[in-house]
Amino acid sequence: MDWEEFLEPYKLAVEELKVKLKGIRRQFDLEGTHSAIEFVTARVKPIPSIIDKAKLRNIALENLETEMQDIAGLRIMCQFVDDISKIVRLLRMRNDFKIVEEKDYISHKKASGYRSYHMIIEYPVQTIHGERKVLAEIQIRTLAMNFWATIEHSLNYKYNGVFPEDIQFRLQRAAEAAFLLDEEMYLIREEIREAQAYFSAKKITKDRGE
Ligand code: 0O2
Ligand code: 0O2
Repeated sequence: MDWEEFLEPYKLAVEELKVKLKGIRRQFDLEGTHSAIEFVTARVKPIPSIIDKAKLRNIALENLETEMQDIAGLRIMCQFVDDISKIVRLLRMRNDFKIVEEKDYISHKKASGYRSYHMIIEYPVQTIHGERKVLAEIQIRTLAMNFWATIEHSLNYKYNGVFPEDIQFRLQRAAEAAFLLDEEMYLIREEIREAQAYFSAKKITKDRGE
């Protein structure tokens, strides 16, 4: 299998989508309204991870294109839980890709404690051989959800997915703590947004030398 050639459309998709999602953030900034996006990260799944996941899920390499949905992956981090639904609505309105599936792991958390909103999209890229549609996964989560998922992901590597009981217990508790943190921050979101708007307006005035 020629991985370079296979992954090229995914690289294009990730680069283009990252620019587009960062554009959303910039537009919020320009309007001076609270940005529903804190930051965006993106990656093409590394080849060893693709091979491992294909083995685990019994996906034949020739079916990767249709059966592995997250070779192209984008992640949108938000400050508050209600920013997530705002972003979901914005993404549903777009006409540069087709949403093929939505997975709400926020209302229905995973057994691990994982919370996030996933959107699987079909994104058209223009190649020298014509248009190619690739699947991409957009994960939308709060900073607290991201903190938990990042830590859990590294522990997963360490323990190869099988956690000792005490670690499993701590992770479940940490997931609940992250959930509570999101709830508390949500309750004082207007206060926080006001303070942030005040400081960003002050910064703009200072930058202009006024
Ligand atoms: P800005 O203006 O700080 O948002 P590239 O390496 O060229 O593919 P990039 O975007 O530099 O692209 O790398 P990556 O790793 O995809 O992007 C991560 C972006 O998210 C970077 O911002 C990081 O500073 C930002 N980031 C990562 N972790 C955090 C975090 O915990 N909090 C916050 N607020 N930001 C984070 P940019 O794009 O360099 O520019
Ligand atoms: P990576 O790049 O290492 O993050 P399914 O067949 O639907 O059960 P599938 O197709 O893998 O499973 O999709 P799912 O579970 O909706 O989303 C997969 C991605 O979501 C994972 O990618 C993770 O990024 C994230 N994710 C899902 N569950 C968890 C979890 O319990 N903990 C953490 N930290 N992340 C999770 P990969 O494949 O792990 O790749």
